Amino acid sequence: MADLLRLLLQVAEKAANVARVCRQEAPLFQLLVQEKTGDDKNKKFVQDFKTLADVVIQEMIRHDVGAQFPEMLGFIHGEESNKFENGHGESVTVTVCSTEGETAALLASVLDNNHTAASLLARAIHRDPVTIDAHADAPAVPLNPSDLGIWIDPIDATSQYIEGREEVLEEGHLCPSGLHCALVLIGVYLRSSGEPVMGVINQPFYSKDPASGSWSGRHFWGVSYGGVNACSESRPKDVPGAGPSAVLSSSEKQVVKEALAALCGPDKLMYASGAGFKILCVIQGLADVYVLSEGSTFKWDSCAPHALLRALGGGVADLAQSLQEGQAELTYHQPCEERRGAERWANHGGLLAYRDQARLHAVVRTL
Ligand code: 2IP
Ligand code: CA
Ligand code: CA
Repeated sequence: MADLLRLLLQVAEKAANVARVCRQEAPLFQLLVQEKTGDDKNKKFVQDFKTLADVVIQEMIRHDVGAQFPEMLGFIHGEESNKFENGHGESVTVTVCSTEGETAALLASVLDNNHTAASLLARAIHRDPVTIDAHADAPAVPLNPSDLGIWIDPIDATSQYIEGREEVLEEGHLCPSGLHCALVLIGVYLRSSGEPVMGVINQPFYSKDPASGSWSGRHFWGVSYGGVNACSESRPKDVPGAGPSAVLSSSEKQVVKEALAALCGPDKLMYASGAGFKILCVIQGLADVYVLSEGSTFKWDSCAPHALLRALGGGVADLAQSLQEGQAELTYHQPCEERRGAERWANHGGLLAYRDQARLHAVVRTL
């Protein structure tokens, strides 16, 4: 499965390029933003945004993965629907065409015939990134593409992506919000059991070159299957005797904030934006756990970073189930049939991301 990992790293870098191009061109970026309506509405935000960038990135990933692994085509899912409504109320199905020119023509019909914007996007979609590190030491795992499915979040933490606040990051320090929280998430799961087996995370806005003003990103990957675990990150060293630290959404319930403040101490309770970014903080050892008591995340938010945590010996548990019946990991293959739209794929029981079982048990006892 080294081929699949290499391809996902490549296509995630392409996605990051598209995300960067969209922000770089201010008039283009404004054109891209439109409001979400109907069933796909994320209940979390009063105003949520769906951007053409999201749709385009997701379709590009689907296109590229499907071209190399046709067995996977019907099993590549994502947050976005590829139906996009243009300024005239016409519905356009966004797809990646075989040539850059055709894709540009299709995008122009969504972009109110703004050919400059459409060409810029099409160029980013059809260009192969040069700077991708395709040398991931992927372990040999006996996975067959026809046994796998994929969850894509083309851009997680869209609100941070749109707001676009630039922060200078410090190594080993959790910076709670800003453009760096926006992540491209691609997770691979087993169709039979729903367990996450491979994940790629790309952080498109990691550092900005002060001279040129251009951004560069970084990426992370993990594989965990059949006792084989490999990850781009090494397991952070635990400080002996140190109490647990936790990261939460700022919109977390007051009772949960108070319970965790009592467990961790106020200094070790942190807040950050982005579901994917918070799990990445646990992967990197900037927090020991991420606790979410509400069903406001979806399969596409957790699948990729979950695979990395598993590769490091941790995981992402369903919080409600773990509190009621004992530890249960999130799975990715079955929808919640009673719900509609995006809610079918919500992590309804909330979640608890951890590197260490002991930390998970401490949180479960506290809550
Ligand atoms: C969102 C995004 C939000 C998060 C929410 C996700 O995904 O990651 O930041 O809320 O749960 O669904 P919070 O930051 O409070 O944890 P998207 O940006 O893709 O809609
Ligand atoms: Ca998301
Ligand atoms: Ca998203």
